[in-house]
Amino acid sequence: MKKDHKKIFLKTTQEEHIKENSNYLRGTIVDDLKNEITNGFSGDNFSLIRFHGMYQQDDRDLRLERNEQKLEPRYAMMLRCRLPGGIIEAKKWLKIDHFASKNTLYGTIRLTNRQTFQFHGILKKKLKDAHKMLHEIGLDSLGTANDVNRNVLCTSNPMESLVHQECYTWAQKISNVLLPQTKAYAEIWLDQKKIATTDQEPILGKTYLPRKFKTTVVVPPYNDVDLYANDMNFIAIIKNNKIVGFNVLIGGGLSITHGNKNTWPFLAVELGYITLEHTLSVAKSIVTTQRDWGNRTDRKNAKTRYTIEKVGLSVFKKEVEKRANTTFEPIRPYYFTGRGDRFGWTKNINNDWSLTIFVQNGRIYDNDKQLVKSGLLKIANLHKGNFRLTANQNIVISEISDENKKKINEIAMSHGLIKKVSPLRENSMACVSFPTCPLAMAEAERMLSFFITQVENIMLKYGVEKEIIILRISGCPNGCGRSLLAEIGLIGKAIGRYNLYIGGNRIGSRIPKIYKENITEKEILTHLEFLIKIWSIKRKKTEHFGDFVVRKNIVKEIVNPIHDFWN
Ligand code: SRM
Ligand code: SF4
Repeated sequence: MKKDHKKIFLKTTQEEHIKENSNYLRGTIVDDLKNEITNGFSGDNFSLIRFHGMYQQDDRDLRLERNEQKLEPRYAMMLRCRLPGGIIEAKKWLKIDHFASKNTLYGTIRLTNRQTFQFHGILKKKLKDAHKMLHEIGLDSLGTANDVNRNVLCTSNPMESLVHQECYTWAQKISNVLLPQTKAYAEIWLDQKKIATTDQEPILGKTYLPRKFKTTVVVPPYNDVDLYANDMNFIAIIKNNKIVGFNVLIGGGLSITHGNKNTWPFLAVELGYITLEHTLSVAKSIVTTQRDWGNRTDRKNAKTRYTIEKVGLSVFKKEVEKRANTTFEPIRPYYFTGRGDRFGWTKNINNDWSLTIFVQNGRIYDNDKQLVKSGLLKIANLHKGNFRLTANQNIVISEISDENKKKINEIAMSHGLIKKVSPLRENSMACVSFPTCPLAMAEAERMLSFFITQVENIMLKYGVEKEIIILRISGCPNGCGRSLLAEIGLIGKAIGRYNLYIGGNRIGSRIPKIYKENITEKEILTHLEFLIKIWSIKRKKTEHFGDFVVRKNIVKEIVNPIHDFWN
């Protein structure tokens, strides 16, 4: 062990006290719900509702105006559903759509890049209705935020092979086994009676995890879940069309703080291979090791990657082996070919169909070009299969029968859901940012479409418009848009200003390096024009943009992010 970590755990953070004193996440949320004077939650409850899948936000476009009028900020909640693997029966979508239309300030649904959906703008008095609606359709939002294992990702399009189906089942099992056990959620939001037995959290513990924790189950060669950004990853190893075990990778994460060199992005590293029967015990052991060894004195250094750096990978691994009562075998060979979704119609192994629809920014709403919301609603009305949300903020309509294919195609066409867009746009991503995200420093979702159009024009000018470049925007260095795994990544610094990172690779296993700091959109476009021009002229045949800028030494390759990211 590199350092005696026990000595470091002296003064725990405020968040730790909140968890400790919360009576297993209850706090006084019930009292706040009765308080009609404010639309917000008070004290510890502001943080505790996150464990139940909600964030208190206010509309930042209205902040100044309301402040001037001496009004409370326009408080409303964002609610994030739990949907391991991203699969939801189409008929359930009807209720989700209805709730968004009738009970939220914005009337939209937002697909996230972790295979689920969010409602923005639910007033406090409507929150119980939201949870009851979810419960009616067999869903919940427990543990989709704060210091727990978050929504578990699984490679999309599981109907392509039986292996995908198996992986989806594993994603659900892992999600269930790591879920908070407290009955607080059911008591507060579903009015279920308090049971006399005392709560217990055998895996997460009374103070839950030191920080958020993210998990994926992956079917190579598709890395559509961006596994390297996650704390714990299970890569399926397949023999004779069946999963025989998983390669386990741990410690990924992308967020940084501008200028704080004690924070760095990190790619998940290999622990070893396990056979199937050890999956759940290894998952639990990784989580409990991070629970016990993670930093509870500084939330900026509390994620698994910092724990591994502190104690050393081999020590972490030994501890997991001890707790899981197994030994990791050497990693089995695996490789990845890409991260994007496969748009349009595909035929599945059991002869039914899937239609993957591109949803710009994952925002489900109608505008004058596309009627995504009403189109999906019409499809949900007649479709007997599922909707599958992808980790690229898109949607797959799956298990479509031959009989329904024509009807669904007609709806999709007439609502603009099947539209030819550039490969650049298809692979682009932005986080939510303004107006709802309290941490936003610059626009992301609202500027992506226009920005992509400008880059499309540049690519057209230099004859590379048919190429893919993975371009992503995040409104702040938390990096929710996974900009630090993009070939071109923008990270917000201030309104209208961004850091420009370049040099990630296509499969998402290289972190890009800063190229220019704190520049305007106009300046970014000037730099991109220069870079895209020389790439179009000097690239090797089929050389990707990210690989080119690294080979040409335009930016230094990041090999070890801990050292190379800031230097
Ligand atoms: Fe995120 C916080 C939105 C994926 C790193 N993220 C937030 C909050 C909740 C702001 C807040 O704390 O008040 C944002 C809400 C905005 C809004 O109005 O909806 C927010 N994050 C999102 C989503 C919706 C972005 C999207 O456009 O899809 C994604 C929801 C995923 C989900 O369904 O669970 C989302 N966030 C990510 C990712 C990407 C990923 O997980 O693949 C990351 C980077 C990977 C990582 O974790 O390192 C990410 N979000 C963060 C962080 C930095 C965490 C850290 O380790 O320091 C924060 C801030 C925090 O936790 O303190 C954050
Ligand atoms: Fe908000 Fe920052 Fe995440 Fe964007 S990256 S959603 S601005 S926290």
